[in-house]
Amino acid sequence: MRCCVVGLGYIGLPTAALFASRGHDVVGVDSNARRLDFRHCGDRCEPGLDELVQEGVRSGRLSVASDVADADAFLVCVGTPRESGRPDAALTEVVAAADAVGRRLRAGNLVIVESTVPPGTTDDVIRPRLEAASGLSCGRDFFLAFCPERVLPGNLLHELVHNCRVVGGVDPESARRAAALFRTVVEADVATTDARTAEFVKLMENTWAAVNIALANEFAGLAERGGIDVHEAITLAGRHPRVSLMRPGPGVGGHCIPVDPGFLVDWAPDATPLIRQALETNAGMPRRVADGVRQALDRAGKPVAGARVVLAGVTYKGGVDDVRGSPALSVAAHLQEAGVAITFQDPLATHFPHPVTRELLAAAEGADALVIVADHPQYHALGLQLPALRDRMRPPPVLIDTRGMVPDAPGFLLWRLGRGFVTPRSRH
Ligand code: SAJ
Repeated sequence: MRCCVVGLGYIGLPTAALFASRGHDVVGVDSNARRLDFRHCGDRCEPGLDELVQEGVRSGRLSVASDVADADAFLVCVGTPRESGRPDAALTEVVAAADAVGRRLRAGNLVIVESTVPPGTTDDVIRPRLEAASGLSCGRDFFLAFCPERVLPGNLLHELVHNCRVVGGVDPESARRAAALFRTVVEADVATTDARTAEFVKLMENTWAAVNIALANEFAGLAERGGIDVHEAITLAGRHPRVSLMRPGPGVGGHCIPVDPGFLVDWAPDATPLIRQALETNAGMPRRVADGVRQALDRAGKPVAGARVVLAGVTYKGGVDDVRGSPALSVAAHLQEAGVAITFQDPLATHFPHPVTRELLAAAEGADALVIVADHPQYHALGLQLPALRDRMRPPPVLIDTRGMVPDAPGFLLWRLGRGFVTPRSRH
């Protein structure tokens, strides 16, 4: 099938490459010229993506264009960056994409929307725009479905193929056609429903994560008060056959989990108190980390103003290079207000707005405190590096662990989120 993927971002590019690898003729479209140059896709640290894209180009099945091209199926994968208080602003790119696709629509075409949108958008906003721009009638002349992505950055290509998909048609024939297309690339169940339900399902998934991370963050505060290790407690609670808790952390970053629940809050402000509270709790985590750093510096007898603190891991989570919504930026802002000098360290980060030191040992030279923010796999062996870090840091060295990665740090003053100060006496 000839497919046109509109938006070559985190979802659009892998989707385009995957469809090409399964024998479809794919043209990728983006208004950002840099994204049309596939030499830059190696910048995105997504395992296997660069290879899949290059293979698509070599096979002649993957190409790019700056404008929407004729196709049998159009997949809209543009961003919907939500801004609080401006619910409509998020749809600017989706609406522009719908207009551009509408101008190319021919009888028999299929349009699939993958961008995350508030419930009702496909039916009430996208469908009328496609009809107006094309002069065609949805359900009779062309078909329209909302099919959310649910892939995890860092494991994206595997999940694109192996995750179950939800396909929501504006009518049953649209759902049937969209599901048939996905079945050519997905090796998992493809469930069909209506578009409104599929839009709601997508938002429920990320809202479930946001609320459960907020609960874990609240448990972390309680554990600190009680001198309990929250990570040990979470692991033990997880041995209940029906309990599966999320983990606390320095803040919820990325472009999905802190953002998508806000679509539900905007949609029904009077009916979402729990979701609002969860977003607030998560947004308060960088301040809690900064407070932990200040307390630890105090306890070490080091003045906060003028202290040098290394924030290790500036991406929004471990194992990715993406810095969007990075908790490290907010932690830094709180500490800088108190006069702290920050060094950012990260082995993977790209496009961070401040200089980043790659090597942990180099960043630690002369530092008063080291804060583990993102849980990069490179920090899993931190225990082995502790003596070398201690030698480089200004005594007494302070270590702040926001991810439960360092159970014990001899020679350091250790503060853990969800535990508090760890003294040799307090360990089992
Ligand atoms: N985090 C915690 N505690 C946890 C899990 C995550 O603090 O127990 C933090 C992470 O450190 C990170 C943020 O939450 O800052 C989000 O990370 P993530 O790995 O949970 O999720 P994303 O944003 O990379 O991808 C999510 C996924 N959604 C769910 O797991 C419900 C993914 O499947 C979606 O496709 C993606 O959002 C999306 O695009 O919507």
